[in-house]
Amino acid sequence: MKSLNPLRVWVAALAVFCLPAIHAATVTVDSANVLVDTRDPLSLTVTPSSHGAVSGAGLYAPGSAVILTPTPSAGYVFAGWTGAATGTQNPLTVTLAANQEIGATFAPDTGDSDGDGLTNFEEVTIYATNTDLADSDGDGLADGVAVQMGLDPLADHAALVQIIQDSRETFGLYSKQELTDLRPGSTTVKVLPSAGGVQLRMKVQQSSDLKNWQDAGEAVFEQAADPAAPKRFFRFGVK
Ligand SMILES: [Ca+2]
Ligand SMILES: [Ca+2]
Repeated sequence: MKSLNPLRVWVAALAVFCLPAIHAATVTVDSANVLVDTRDPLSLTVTPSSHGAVSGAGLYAPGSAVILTPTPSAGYVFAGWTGAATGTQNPLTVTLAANQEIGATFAPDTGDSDGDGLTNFEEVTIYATNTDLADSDGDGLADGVAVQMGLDPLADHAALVQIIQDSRETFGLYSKQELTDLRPGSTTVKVLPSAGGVQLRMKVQQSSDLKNWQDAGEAVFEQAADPAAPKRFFRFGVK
């Protein structure tokens, strides 16, 4: 008969003493002096769910702390726990006192990571475009704009974009900067929220050769506008 190692028996006895009474009778020392937990394992079952998966299911010793981690499919986000768990904690730590069955739900990702006007869900499940690139195919037309125009966002519309850019007057297309910036590197028109109007600041320069310019003063023009008007356009001329 194999002799017991006194030190290991002492450690085993101490461990048994420290465990709750309900567990004490189920922890034994085997013939190799190894501490053995003879309690029946508990099952943590994860209910199959669509649009995602959850890791952590399996058999565990009673009292185990198990970490469940949900992983949504592309275009979806984790929405919450079901079954024996509630809430949206992620990851979720479950301490097993009995068999448990937990499920997870996943919902369409309504975020717009690249700001192109299409949700991540739409990009992945409908248009197959890049959720992190506003212009997935690099043709100059953002995915969301292409969809708004009834076009395939992955078809090459570079020629169409070029025609529009070359004919901006025809389409009335000017950038905000072009409308407010009348000289390189500075904004000359600004909105006056308190006055409900706009301020036009003009810096006058003079030259004798069209190459070298000197400051010739500054003129400021302020015009009140109807605060209730959603839009207000101004233009000025030189007499
Ligand atoms: Ca997007
Ligand atoms: Ca594009």
